Amino acid sequence: MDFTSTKTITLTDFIFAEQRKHEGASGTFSNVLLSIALATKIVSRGVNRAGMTQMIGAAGSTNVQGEEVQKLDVYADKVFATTLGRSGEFMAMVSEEREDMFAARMGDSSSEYVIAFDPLDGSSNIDVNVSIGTIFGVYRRLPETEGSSKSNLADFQQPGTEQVAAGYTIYGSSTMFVFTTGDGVNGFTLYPTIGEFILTHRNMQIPDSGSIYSCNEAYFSKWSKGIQQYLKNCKSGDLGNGHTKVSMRYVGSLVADFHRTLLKGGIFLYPGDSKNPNGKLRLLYECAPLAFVVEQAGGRASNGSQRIMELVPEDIHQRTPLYIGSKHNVEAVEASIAEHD
Ligand code: AHM
Ligand code: MG
Repeated sequence: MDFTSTKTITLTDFIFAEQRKHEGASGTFSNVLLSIALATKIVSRGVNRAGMTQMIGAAGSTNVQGEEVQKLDVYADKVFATTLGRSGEFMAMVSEEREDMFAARMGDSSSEYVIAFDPLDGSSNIDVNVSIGTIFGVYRRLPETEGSSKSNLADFQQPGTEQVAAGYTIYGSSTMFVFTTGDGVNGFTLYPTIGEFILTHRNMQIPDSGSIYSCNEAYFSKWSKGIQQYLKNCKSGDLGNGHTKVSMRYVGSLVADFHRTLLKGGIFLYPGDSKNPNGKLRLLYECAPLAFVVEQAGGRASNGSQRIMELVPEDIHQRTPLYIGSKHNVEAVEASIAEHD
């Protein structure tokens, strides 16, 4: 990377250039994005050093979902809560790691935003050196709660369409921060030597169709006829989009599977089954943010019959089935569900 080139755009350059496009912008929204980027840089540092700092392994407790909490989960949650709290831009936060919504330390009645995040997704992959990620979605507080000095659950009970920013960071072979504010999707790669994210993936677009499907096929027998039939079609070379060469890829880290799907096209599926009709993934801080990103990149995200972006969370930890990726692939699985289920 040529840091002396006038063409090099840092995340900070990018955010302030966007701010200048909005006359009278106060800078609070820029601060929202910069504080998320800072938190994610700190987590990236922690992830990269985990093997050397005894941060690998279980923390010895379970979270609200009953899943074993890893030491890095606890660290990432703390980094996000304190870093975003210090920014003063958030009234309240929701984290996968905490049962209840919590007030941001420095949030006051003038804080305009709330944020939901999964500080470290895919934690079962930490110990085996496989990519993990962070996911976040930002909402503006509702007009009726703005000005109140109390956090309000209603601020989180908005459909994904109301997100003002959403994205993820992938801690992979490099660390990438990918986000949207409703005006396309841009990806930034972390250059650790200067501690900055640099714009490397401008205006990301997902192919309209792709040849890769991604799911945990060990659950095949538990899935509905519609899903089973769709997967049989995939294996026989028919993903509903004219592709003949079909591949299956599954990392088991949503961010990594999603990132590949965004870049190469295809579909990621996490269906419900008879025991868990809503699947595993959480609407507010996993599915809705990625749905915003994929739609902004020209793709589609569905629960099988409805747009993920239109679902309203009743509960902050609510789960939903997820079919996300290239438009034609997601339409094909929706058609199979409509026909067989
Ligand atoms: P987590 O939030 O506890 O890390 O769980 C979410 C992860 C996702 O990253 C991934 O897509 C999914 O769980 C994998 O689940 P499974 O092991 O059932 O395939
Ligand atoms: Mg998660």
